[in-house]
Amino acid sequence: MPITPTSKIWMDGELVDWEQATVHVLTHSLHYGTAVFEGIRAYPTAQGPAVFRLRDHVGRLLKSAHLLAMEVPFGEDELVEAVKATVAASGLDACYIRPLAYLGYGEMGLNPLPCEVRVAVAVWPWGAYLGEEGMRSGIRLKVSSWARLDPRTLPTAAKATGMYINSSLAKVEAVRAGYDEAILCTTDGYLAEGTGENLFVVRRGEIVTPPSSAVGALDGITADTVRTIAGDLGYTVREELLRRSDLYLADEAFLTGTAAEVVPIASVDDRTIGSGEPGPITRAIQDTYRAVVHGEVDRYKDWLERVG
Ligand code: PPE
Repeated sequence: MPITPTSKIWMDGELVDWEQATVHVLTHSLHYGTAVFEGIRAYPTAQGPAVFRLRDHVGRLLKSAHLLAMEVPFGEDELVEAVKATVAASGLDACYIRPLAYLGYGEMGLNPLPCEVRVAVAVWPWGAYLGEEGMRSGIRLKVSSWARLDPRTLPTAAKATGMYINSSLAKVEAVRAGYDEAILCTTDGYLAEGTGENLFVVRRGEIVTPPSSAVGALDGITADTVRTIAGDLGYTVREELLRRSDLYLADEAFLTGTAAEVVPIASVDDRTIGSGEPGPITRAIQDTYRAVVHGEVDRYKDWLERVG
């Protein structure tokens, strides 16, 4: 789906016109994948548009930069304001927000340290990432032949652009084979995560998710939200290493991510999960998540940062 332009993009401290938000072709990060980014969503609430867990996302952006030895020339508060200003300028009440910190034009070569760090924030409307039908009925997953990045090869806790080659390869393989999404395993064969989502399985009424640092998965903010919501709904959530058969044999399974939100898994490698219909625990979490991000649940209102 092509990006729908909005009016302004925040670049290095100012809002510039969408068409003017360009970089030189010799921009360092374009050559070596040395950029870090975030994916955030704003939702309409009764009090107007609000950004979900904005400070947590900005905090993770700065942590990702730290892992790559990048010094971002803006602090957390400035970046929070930058996001709010960009969302406000768009006039949208629901949008996806993409902050990006990258190494600019001026230096080349593998030593990134002399490079200038630049920051941009763009927003655009982005509907159901894995499709409306996937949200309703569940998606078809394929276990990828590509292993998830090994935490000894790259700092997998960083949300860094270059690392997404791994996700893209898995996505291409899955889509070409007729599936909606891929799930990647570690080089030791433990389930890690989707190409842009964390994984949860439900077994005998318990919710289980792989420990992100052990399997090289991103420490998802949506996953954290889901763990909190699930606990408050009275479910037990455990972290445990899982094998492929644990997924095939799950009663329910779902993916979580900012872009994807909470998405039921209907089948994996053509094996139906549970009844094939989204299960009751998945539905309860999906429905609660939707209510929470729209500011409809009082106890989680602090997660929403109003714009303007
Ligand atoms: N794992 C990966 C690899 C990942 O990229 C994401 C987010 C997650 C897990 C879930 O993290 P969180 O959003 O904090 O719950 N993926 C982002 C990028 C998607 C894209 O296509 O680009 C996102 O959801 O915004």
